[in-house]
Amino acid sequence: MRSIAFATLLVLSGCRKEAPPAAAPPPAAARPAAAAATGNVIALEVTADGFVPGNLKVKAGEPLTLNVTRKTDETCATELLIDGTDINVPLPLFKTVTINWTPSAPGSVKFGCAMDKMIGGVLLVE
Ligand SMILES: [Cu+2]
Repeated sequence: MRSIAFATLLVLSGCRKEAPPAAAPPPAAARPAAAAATGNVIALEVTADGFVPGNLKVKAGEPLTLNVTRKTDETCATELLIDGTDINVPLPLFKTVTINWTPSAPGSVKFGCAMDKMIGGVLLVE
């Protein structure tokens, strides 16, 4: 478990433009699971911690609107992709971008940066 966490840290470091300082907060994957954001309209920020919030609870068959604002130039998360879709939207710095998507079936759908969503989160479709 410890070695897995360490490997994850190394991989996430590779996703950054600069190595994080020793005192950097843990990567998103190592943080305790925060309460998932819920709703049809969800505001998402891209910060040094990644996509915040990282867990989004949405409903299958209901149109979802993500309002995404990138607030850091520190990571490679300069676009947002959603697994299993054509969605690949550039995220200009400090501009809110609206992404519309209707999940069709329940399940977990990863979203995140173009580097295989290494920085990203999960859409929990119910
Ligand atoms: Cu990346």
